[in-house]
Amino acid sequence: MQCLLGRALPRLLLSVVILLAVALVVLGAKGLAAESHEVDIDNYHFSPSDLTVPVGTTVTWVNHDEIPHTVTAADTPRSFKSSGLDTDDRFSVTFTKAGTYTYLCTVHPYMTGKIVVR
Ligand SMILES: [Cu+2]
Repeated sequence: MQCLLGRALPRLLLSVVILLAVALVVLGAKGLAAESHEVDIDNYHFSPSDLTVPVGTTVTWVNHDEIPHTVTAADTPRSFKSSGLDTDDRFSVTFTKAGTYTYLCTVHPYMTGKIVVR
């Protein structure tokens, strides 16, 4: 009995170690994979206007309107600020700090949106 346990235990421990190593690799790869999201600018609206993302996410705005718009953070100093985006122009921000970022289009200040970074 003692002998049987003595042989089985190292194998069991080895299996547990291998499983833990695999789990770490899988979880680690998932944690490192940065997310990306797109916000469409369409008919004078940001869509989605409210977006919650993990830290490290890159958000790209795409202007689908025939009118120029901007994507400008509402804080001071501005966390981010695009130039005037023409039709099909894109603007990206990578959010490295948690927080709530409200933004607007400076050409049409009633166009507002919010990115919550956790
Ligand atoms: Cu605008």
